Amino acid sequence: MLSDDLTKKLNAQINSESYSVVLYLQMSAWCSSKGYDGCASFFRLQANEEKQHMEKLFDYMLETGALPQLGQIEAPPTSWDSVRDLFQATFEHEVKISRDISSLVEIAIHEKDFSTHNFLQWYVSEQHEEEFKLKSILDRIDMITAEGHGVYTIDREVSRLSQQAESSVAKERY
Ligand code: OFO
Repeated sequence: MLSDDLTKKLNAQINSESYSVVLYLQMSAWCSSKGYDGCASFFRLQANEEKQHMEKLFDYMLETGALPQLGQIEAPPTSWDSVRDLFQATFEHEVKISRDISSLVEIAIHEKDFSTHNFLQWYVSEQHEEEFKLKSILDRIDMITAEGHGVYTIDREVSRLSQQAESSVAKERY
């Protein structure tokens, strides 16, 4: 059974994951409006993944007998100065989510709630992968722009990474 504190914090995490869904969908829309189709697919896929993160928490709470409570979600920004700026904002958002997950883990340890601690390990690995993926994209953007190839090459590169991610998600499903 979840403590009141963990119930409150897991609910807050459900809301953070829901915010990630709308943030990434909005980012996808911005990319589409600029004609950056590869980046648009990347963010659409990210939004779908975030929905799964949200549902995983939702289901876990139900399994423990707690009531998931869906709160109000803040509206995300609607435009960014550049593709680099967009990915920097994404990276920073994921770093914040990693910190949130770490503080949930800390509470679970403090309360000796080993079931929740075990459940949260999936998010710990996921956040590690997210940060690594976004840092690699930022590094590639910096490399490409430094060499003057521009945003078209960035878009192609992100599209390729997005397709790789999609096929590994599909493999996990089957
Ligand atoms: Fe990408 O954040 Fe969910 O967990």
